[in-house]
Order: sequence, then structure tokens, then C-alpha cells
Amino acid sequence: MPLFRKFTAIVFLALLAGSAAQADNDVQGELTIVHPWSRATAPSQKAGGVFLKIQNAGDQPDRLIAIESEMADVASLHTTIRDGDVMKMRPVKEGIIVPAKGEAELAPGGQHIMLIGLRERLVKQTTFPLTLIFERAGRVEIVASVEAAGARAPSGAVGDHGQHGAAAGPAK
Ligand SMILES: [Cu+2]
Repeated sequence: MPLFRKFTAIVFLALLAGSAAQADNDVQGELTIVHPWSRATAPSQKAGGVFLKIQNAGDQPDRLIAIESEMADVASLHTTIRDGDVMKMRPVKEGIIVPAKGEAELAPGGQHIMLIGLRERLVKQTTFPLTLIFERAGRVEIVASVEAAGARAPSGAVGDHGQHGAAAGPAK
């Protein structure tokens, strides 16, 4: 690469690093995103959940307020509620609190990230990036792994978090 282009690239990277560092670095260091995962989708399936655990080592709570993903037209936060015998999903407008020195779990049957209008299939044993946006920590880039369709937990993890009800569909 010609020298001037290399120089431009380095300056650009330095600018990027600089903007990411503004106020976010210390807080970001307090958050740990544990095993983000999703499920393989069928070709006709236009929505998918993403699940993960957020641990906060800091002494102030934070709040997951938004999600960005190239994988779908819309990425939002959902919770699952029981309505009679049917589990339904609802958007979580207020975000998801991660308590100080605590954690928040996004799992099947509970709170989760919903990708609506999937632009491509989620294929088992692949990964895809997404961005979590926190009130204090700012933007946190993560990579989710795609598990089998119907998986109830990430591979290698223990525990049964219940099921995303078969009758559940994305809330409108
Ligand atoms: Cu959902």
C-alpha cells in the first residue's frame, strides 16, 4: 500500500479509537457479555431471538437500551409474558437493567433480543455481529454464535431456561 494511504488508514483508526474512548472505556470494562447465542432459522422464518448474560462488576447499575444488527430490519428488546395458556412477547420500552455488582440474563422464555425481518438465514455453527447499546457504557460490539434450531441453551452451557412458546410471535 502506498505510504500516504497507509498514513490515512492509521489516522482514521486513531480517530475511531479516540471517539470510542470518550467516557466509555472505564464503564465498558465493568460489563462482561457472556455467551451470546441464537438459533438456526428455517428459510421462511423472519424473526429470531438472541440470548446472553450481562455481568456488571461496577458499583453503578447500567441499562441495555437498544440493539443494532445488520442481520435484520429491526432489532429490539422483548420480554415474554404468559397470557392464559399462551406465551406472548412484548417489546421492553424501558430497557433492561443490569444491577450494580449483578447481572441480567436474556434467555428463552424470558427477556431477549428479537431480530425482526431477518435479512439472511441464521445457520448453525456460524456467528454474526451485533451491537448492544448501554445507557452508561455506550456501544458494545459482540459476536453471537448460532446453535441448533430449538436449542434451549448455548452449547457447552448447563441449565434449562424454559421455552420460547411455540405460539409466541413477534409483538407488533
Ligand atoms: Cu421476541
